[in-house]
Amino acid sequence: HSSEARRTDLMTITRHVLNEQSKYPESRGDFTILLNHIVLGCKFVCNSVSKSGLAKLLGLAGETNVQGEQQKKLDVLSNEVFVKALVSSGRTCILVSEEDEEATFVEPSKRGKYIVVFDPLDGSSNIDCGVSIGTIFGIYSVKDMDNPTLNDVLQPGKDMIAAGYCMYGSSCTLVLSTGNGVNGFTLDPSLGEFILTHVDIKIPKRGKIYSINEGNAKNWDMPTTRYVQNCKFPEDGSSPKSLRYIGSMVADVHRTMLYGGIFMYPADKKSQNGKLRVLYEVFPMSFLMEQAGGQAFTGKKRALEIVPEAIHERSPVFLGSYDDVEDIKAMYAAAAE
Ligand code: P6P
Repeated sequence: HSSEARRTDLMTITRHVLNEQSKYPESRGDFTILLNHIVLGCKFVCNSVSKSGLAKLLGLAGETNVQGEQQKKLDVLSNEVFVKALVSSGRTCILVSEEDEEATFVEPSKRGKYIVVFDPLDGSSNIDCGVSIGTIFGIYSVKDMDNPTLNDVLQPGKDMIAAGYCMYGSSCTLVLSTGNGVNGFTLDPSLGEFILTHVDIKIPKRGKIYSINEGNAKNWDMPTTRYVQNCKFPEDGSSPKSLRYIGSMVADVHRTMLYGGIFMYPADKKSQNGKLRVLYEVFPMSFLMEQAGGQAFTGKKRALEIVPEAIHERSPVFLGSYDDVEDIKAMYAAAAE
């Protein structure tokens, strides 16, 4: 491809997914339509987040407007936009959102064959200080579209057909896998299109960064304590790893995906199952990591093997470069002996 050809051969996310879809001749484009509605939600949130600094001035989300009306918080607003976009796509039958206590069962007239689990604005506590935040989503197929039940949602992450996140940072980047590797798309605001910018992302086999909230060190179990100690004082005399922890999962995972290393949110004495949610944080990020050549572990098993029993269930998670996760798996195996 000459640079000229590249410039004019705009590979938008829609074209990319259509190319993928052409591998399934019997496909009627339902997934492409679903994805376009997820992309619409991401564009809305990107636009709102970029203005959030002006919220006070403009009386936008989370502030009181000039009429003195309390505006909805950005995470509540984002959730409403995603729910409405997904229902109106006519391609979904069950929605699970971090913001909604109960699952949403789409009315029969608008029902489709997909289930979407999502966190519309993960890390939203970081908005006011300008730290990158994001949307995380996973997609399952329903067993019987005429009779969707909660059991269709409580499936292991390995049965997801697609997963992705959209990071709202210095640029708006959507990272997606439909089961054939991972690709990254960057929003070109002048076009309003997500353009393919990161082709077939593969995470480095090993990294030099570990990412964990060291403030919880007092409560860690022995294997995590030993692993982190070894990051700082390597027993084999190699150089210590760097610590990078943003405290926004999408930002920490995106850095891990591109630079390598390991991201950890372990269980601790305070929370036996860690903090992160299985369906719409652990599963999508674990799916992406495996598709990029990395892996994800819960301290006991492969993260994608979890069978959730409740839609807001939590799990510890260690994910990232294949070899780095192998090292902590060895620590947990040694402790289990
Ligand atoms: P802690 C943000 O609130 C979040 O849900 C994730 O985005 C992030 O990885 C984690 O919590 C940070 O948690 O306990 O380290 O502040």
